[in-house]
Amino acid sequence: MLRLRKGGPLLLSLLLLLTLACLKVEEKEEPIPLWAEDFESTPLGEVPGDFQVVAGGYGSVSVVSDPSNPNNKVLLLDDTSLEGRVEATFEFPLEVTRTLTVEFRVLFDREEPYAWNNCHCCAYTGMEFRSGNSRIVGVMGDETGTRVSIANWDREKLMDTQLGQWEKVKVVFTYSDGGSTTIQYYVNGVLAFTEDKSAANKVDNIRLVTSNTRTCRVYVDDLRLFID
Ligand SMILES: [Ca+2]
Repeated sequence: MLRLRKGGPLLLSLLLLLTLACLKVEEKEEPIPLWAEDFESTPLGEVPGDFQVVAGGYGSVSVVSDPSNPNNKVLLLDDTSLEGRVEATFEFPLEVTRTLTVEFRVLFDREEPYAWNNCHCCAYTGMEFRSGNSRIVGVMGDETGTRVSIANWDREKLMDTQLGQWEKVKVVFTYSDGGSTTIQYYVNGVLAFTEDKSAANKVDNIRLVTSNTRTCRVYVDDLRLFID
């Protein structure tokens, strides 16, 4: 039979208190996003009010059920045309002093081989981080044969991925006083790539965009912005 020695209960209580204290610290460390969109409060078939959509008869942008989880809602960019693209933009006129962090989940899908890629100019599918109308950098799906990678806008591969699988991406912009920007790309929690941009303007809007020469479906969820 297990018997506690003298002082055992006190020790157990102390351990319990310590555990609770640790849990509290962890809770505290979870940062609160300045802006977040999980699409759960938007009716199916609609788009959150803070997104500006351009579809132009080339497809649609709307909130749909997550293809891998019917209890979750996500944003779908459904490009059904070989001659045009669909896009959704949201702006965040926020005062970023030093760091901007953007988190999101993305799932690339397609119905046929080579249904989307970025082989030609303006034939990419991904997320552009912009200052006004100027693209600074982005994250895209990069098709190579039967595989798909997530790449930055200069096509440096960040990570191989599977079609139809959710990937978690985080991009951190750190602005220096001299006007340059360091950009760190994380995929599924791993720092995949770091690049420096000189004299980059600060990102103030994000555009999700599909290829204008291919068809594709891109799902996005859990967009979160952090600044300091
Ligand atoms: Ca969601």
